[in-house]
Amino acid sequence: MYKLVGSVKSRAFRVLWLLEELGVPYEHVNAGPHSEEVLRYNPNGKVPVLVDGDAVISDSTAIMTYLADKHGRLTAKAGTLERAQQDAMLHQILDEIDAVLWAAFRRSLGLSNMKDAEAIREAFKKEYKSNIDKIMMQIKGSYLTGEEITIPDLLLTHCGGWAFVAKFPTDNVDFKEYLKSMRGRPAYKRASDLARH
Ligand SMILES: N[C@@H](CCC(=O)N[C@@H](CS)C(=O)NCC(=O)O)C(=O)O
Repeated sequence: MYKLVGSVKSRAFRVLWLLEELGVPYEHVNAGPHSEEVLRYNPNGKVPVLVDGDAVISDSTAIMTYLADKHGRLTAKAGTLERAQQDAMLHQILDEIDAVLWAAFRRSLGLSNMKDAEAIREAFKKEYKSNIDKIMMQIKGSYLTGEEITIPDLLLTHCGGWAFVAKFPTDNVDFKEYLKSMRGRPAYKRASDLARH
């Protein structure tokens, strides 16, 4: 059985949701970054971590890719053009959304102590907003890559929630509709319920 280590209010939520979509058995350890439990598996203290037998995999995107490939769901097959396009979208979200949120909220960067903190945060917000607009212009159907849900959808939806909580709103109507439909998925709701308890 898989063991997922990482607090639900972290990037571990992406993996939790994917495990629910896949319907495979797993154990979840709701441990925060740098906790004793996390450091046992990941010396740099970051979450999430997936334990599969004797193997430990870190990084939410690496874990999602591994699980989707292994179970042959929520992904195009490796080595196909569809997969290359899916991966391109995955990396675009990492570069243009996840990285912007990461930079805006990374405490160790000390942004809040900077003289121009407010202006810098506004610049990140503007960047986030414009990058969401670009992604929404590329959407190929009900989901990012067409009519089938793939892991970039889980990544983008999780980032959208993170941005909302962090008051990085977007007025993009298509994105709002997209998030509403993604959050309506039974697997998303099950993962959110776990996050609430
Ligand atoms: N790219 C990594 C980033 C992991 C990451 O930074 N996780 C945060 C929690 S969401 C963390 O553990 N932060 C503690 C730290 O940066 O030391 C992933 O997607 O898993």
